[in-house]
Amino acid sequence: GDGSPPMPFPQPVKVQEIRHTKIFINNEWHTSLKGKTFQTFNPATGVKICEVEEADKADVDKAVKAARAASQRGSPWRRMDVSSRGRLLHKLADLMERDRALLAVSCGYNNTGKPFLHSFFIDLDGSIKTLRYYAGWADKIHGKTMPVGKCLCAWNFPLLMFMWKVAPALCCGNTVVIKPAEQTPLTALHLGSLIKEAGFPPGVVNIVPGFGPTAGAAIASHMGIDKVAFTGSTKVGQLIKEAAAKSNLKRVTLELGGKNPCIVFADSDLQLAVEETQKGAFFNQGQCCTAASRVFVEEQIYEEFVRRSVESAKSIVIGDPLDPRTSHGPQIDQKQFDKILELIDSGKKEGAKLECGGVAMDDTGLYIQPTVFSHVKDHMRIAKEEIFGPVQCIFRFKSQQEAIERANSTEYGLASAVFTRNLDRALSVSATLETGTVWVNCYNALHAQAPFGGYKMSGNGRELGEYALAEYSEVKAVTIKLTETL
Ligand code: TXE
Repeated sequence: GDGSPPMPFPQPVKVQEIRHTKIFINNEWHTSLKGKTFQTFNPATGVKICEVEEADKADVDKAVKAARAASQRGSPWRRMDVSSRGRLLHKLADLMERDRALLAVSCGYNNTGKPFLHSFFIDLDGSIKTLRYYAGWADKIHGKTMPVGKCLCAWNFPLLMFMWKVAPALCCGNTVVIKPAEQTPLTALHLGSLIKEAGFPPGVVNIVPGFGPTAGAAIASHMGIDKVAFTGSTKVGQLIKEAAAKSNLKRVTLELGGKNPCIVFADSDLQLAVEETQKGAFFNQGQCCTAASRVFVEEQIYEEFVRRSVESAKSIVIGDPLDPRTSHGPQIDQKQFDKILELIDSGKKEGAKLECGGVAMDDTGLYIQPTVFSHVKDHMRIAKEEIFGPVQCIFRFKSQQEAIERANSTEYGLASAVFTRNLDRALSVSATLETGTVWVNCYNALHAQAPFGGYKMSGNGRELGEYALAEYSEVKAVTIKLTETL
């Protein structure tokens, strides 16, 4: 080296005990009104971590009541001046920085099985940046009124999903009720304790761990909620919109699935394209709505692209998520694990060529080997269905027009990518792709400043950036007739 001491590597901290396992309402911890609890597991070992209080309809009612009261005229939250609101968001970001290693363990290993360093550098960094970004907006929004918001989150990024929804909602002066995914309640509950410590008034943020058909459905059809933000499957997104329509027509934003295409042209930087598309396919064990699940490669470079992708997939280090060398952990739960293996099987049966992986690791934990299929055809199930696992599908194309048409021929429209050294081509192809995000020569480049969301059945509305503010505020036109004109 150059003689300087090595950079200190963040180290996972040992979680002595899980302190926050209850329902968080009015800055206090509550037991479930029905007296029910549910278990939460570590997916890397299958070992039960603890029991969590389970919220149902009555607990949701209680949380909505608290959120409503906290946003009444004259309440501390309503009277708070906007720069103090921004300062509170910064304070919460400071506390997350203080507890960063602990949160990375509780968000990653303990509840999702994601590698510690991924949690530390990606989930925590993204969440803190989102908070600070919206802290900056708090005193720059003028003349709008304040609805009560409600969020339902997925399990693949428990911390990021929480912040993408809560930070803009609070920035606009809303109060919120959050139902984390049933697989990952602990991260949200830990944040509850930080929200209290940061000094948010009681009732501004309320957290109700529980299941979809009970607590989730109670939220979607609640008459006292003005807006729902949801991340999850397209099927449940449809249920939520239906419940919203049948109750109080609450506003709904949806961030749903994807079958995201990458188009790799022969004139691209081949090694860069191999690395980025593979990172896109395998990051977070493939459990990303943005997963690069369809890679279209121009025929001249097809064989070489597949060869290098397989080589790279085989070099991925699989193991204990707490080991800093690990870059690939277990899938979230048995249901997802079984669904992925079933889809891999369908790929083999339908005639795609299995280049590597394709099987589970062993019988402890829910690990699946990074899997690469070549010679994938558009009609196959692995080409059409969201796999949500570490499976890369590589297709061959001849012409630009054909690649664009095939990339767009899906019901989804979340993200896409183009790899080429020709800037003209990059821009014209980007303009024709029917997706809310297009990455050129990169992948998964998400920023708090840039809007994120889907076309078609990938969802409605946008999270992040200035666009998200519109989703959490109401526009009112007040017109004054002046009696004297000069
Ligand atoms: O999702 P669900 P699941 C996709 C991915 C995955 C598949 C199934 O393809 O394999 O969905 O995953 C709540 N009313 N994504 O079963 O069921 C539930 O409690 C209200 C893509 O985990 O959609 C949880 O909080 N809420 C995705 C959330 O919905 C309900 C992330 C997600 O669960 C509900 C996750 C109801 N009736 C899965 N039923 C992405 N876009 O990143 C369930 N929920």
